[in-house]
Amino acid sequence: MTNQYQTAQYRELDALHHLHPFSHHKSLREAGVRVIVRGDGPYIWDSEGHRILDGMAGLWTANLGHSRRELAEAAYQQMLELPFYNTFFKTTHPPVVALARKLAEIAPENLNQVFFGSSGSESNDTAIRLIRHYWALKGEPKRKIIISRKNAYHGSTIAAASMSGMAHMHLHSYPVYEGFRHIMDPYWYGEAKDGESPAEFGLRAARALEDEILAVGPENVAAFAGEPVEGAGGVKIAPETYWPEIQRIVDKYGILLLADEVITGFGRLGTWFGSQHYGIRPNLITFAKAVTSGYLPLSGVLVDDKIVATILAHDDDFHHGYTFSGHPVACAVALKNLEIIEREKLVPRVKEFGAPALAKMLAKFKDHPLVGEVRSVGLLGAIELVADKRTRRRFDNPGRVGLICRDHFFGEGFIMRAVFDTMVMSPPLIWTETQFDEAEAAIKRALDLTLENVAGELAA
Ligand code: PXG
Repeated sequence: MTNQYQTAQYRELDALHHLHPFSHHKSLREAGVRVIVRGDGPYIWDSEGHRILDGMAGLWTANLGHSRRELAEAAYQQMLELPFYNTFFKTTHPPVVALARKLAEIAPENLNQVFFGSSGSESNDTAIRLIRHYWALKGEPKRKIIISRKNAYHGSTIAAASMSGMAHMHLHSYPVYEGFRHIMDPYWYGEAKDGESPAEFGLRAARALEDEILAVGPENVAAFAGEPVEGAGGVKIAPETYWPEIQRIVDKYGILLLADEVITGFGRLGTWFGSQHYGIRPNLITFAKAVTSGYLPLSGVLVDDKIVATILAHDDDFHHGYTFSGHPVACAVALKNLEIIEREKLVPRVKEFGAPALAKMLAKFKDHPLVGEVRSVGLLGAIELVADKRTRRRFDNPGRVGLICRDHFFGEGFIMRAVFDTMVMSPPLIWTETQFDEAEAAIKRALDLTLENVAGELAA
């Protein structure tokens, strides 16, 4: 590939004109950005020619890996046929119909209708509005409160950020929207009491939902929202007891369950949706990212038949929609993406090969002096770095050691993301033994180099 500019020029122009998402802009400009110019399968390349193994699938997204020709061709053909038309005024088009049908086929059986958007944040905004609209139509307009969890990430629009449980985001958009409450997240390693087993802790964390429902009054609660596995919050995997108890509580109080599957959708846990892995019955599933493997932006909400029936039973509009709801090219790419995932049997492959391979690889690091816990489910994994393995004491200034480690990963030609001092990964579904071996070697070297940097801070 020929570059119009050299790396240094890209960096300079980027610093002059480009405001990056979720960044410390001052230090970003001082350090300079990495310029990524190409991707192929499990690898990406930077402008200086380094090949990098992409342990994050872009950003929890490129489930098929990079630069699949068939996806590009699907986009090209659709652009020639019908590049854009809206779905607002009594119109539809073939790709959106076919995709909605396909999604209904792979989703849990009560979810048969889809409302489309372009980002996960948008889909969560849509879900929030649908949930409140539903209860208003049912004659229970007081049911407005949506309970979610601390450290949840549901997006960056103000509504999705309000539903998210990230305190630093709430500070930026203060005051955040009313009507959201946040309970503890099911993070056994960080939150369990001395001697509390994962099973006991899972029940306690789930019962925080019942406590909150009772505290705010069950008649005011509309829904519970959660990611089947908390992703950006640090790949926090709930103990086995958690989701069944959440489902029991949701059923007991008759509130809606929103599963945010923006990360867990489309095979990541070895099922089409994470809800199917955990055996929960959501009334709404929000999805984005891997529905197209990230080749084009597309998102949506899968909606329970009972919600749709309520909407249909009333003489009322749902005043909501996006120009790009059901964009034809994005839908055509999504259809092709799902077709390839199915053809290559990648969803069962995660269960049979990817998940055990990841768990086995991570387990090799659990005795490393820096590592407090390794955990994984499906193709989501985490390595938690601590200053004291025995007491689980964290390093001072959370995030500092995570960044040191992330830089060493980069140096080793491997990408993992740092969530404070937890290193997380979400590889594409296509990894073979070769990529797991490469990742293992890179992690080993990067952890050892990080250890050299922080050895003086470790507990004796
Ligand atoms: N829900 C979940 C569970 C997500 O992970 C969103 C909603 C919002 O999606 P959009 O498409 O609006 O970004 C996400 C997005 C990170 C990181 O640093 C994670 C996300 C986005 C950006 C960065 O891990 N997840």
